[in-house]
Amino acid sequence: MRKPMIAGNWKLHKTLEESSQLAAELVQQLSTINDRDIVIAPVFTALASVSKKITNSPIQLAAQNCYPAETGAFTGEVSPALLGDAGCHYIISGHSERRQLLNETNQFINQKVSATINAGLGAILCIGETLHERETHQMLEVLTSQIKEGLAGISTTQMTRVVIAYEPVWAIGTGVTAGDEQAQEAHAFIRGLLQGLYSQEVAEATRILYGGSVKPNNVDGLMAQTDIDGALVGGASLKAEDFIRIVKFES
Ligand code: G2H
Repeated sequence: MRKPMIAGNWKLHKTLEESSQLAAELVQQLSTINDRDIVIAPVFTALASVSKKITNSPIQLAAQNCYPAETGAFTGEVSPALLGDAGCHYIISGHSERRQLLNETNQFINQKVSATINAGLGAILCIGETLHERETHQMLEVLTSQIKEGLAGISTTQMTRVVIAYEPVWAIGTGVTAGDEQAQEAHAFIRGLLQGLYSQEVAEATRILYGGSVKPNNVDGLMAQTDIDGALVGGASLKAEDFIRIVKFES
């Protein structure tokens, strides 16, 4: 059985004080939950302080990005090991905002996934097609290359540290969510890819999260789908009440 994961991606939101306050509220309301993983990804500057707030709680910390080098002349970048040092358990790589705004390629994202795993952390690899790719019937091809190239060189053993997040770009921050069945179809396809690349065992053990306008009113339907193992939540993770309801999904 795959343990569900609900991850909040705070993106570029919240000051230090606001981040600590939200983390404290989540700790208070979610302290008894142990049947699902709860992850939050604040901005870099808030990682260390949020880490202190969530100590001894079931909430785990994630970074929104990393640079795939251990150390060196890489001005402005942060390594997976330093993110681990700041309290992170996971690092998100391949978010569509970075693919689009910063031209990140599957190859670069693959280096980040690999560096994250080598630093002993969990990698959340985001993939997803744009509206144009979906409408021009390139969706399966795009997802296939994002998975194949994003996971190049990652071994079966290392796959225990990988979580996939399927985020159709047209559903991100738009208020448009993929329908439950539409999302399920994409997740089943991705699981099939993992089976082909690795094995049935790996495919069955790997968590595939859905992301893209997940809200309190649509999470239950999504989580009821066979191949949806959790959610990567953006906008709705910024408000304690909404994120708590999403974490407490019923399916
Ligand atoms: C997708 C998601 C979180 P939102 O980017 O990664 O954001 O829930 O705001 O669509």
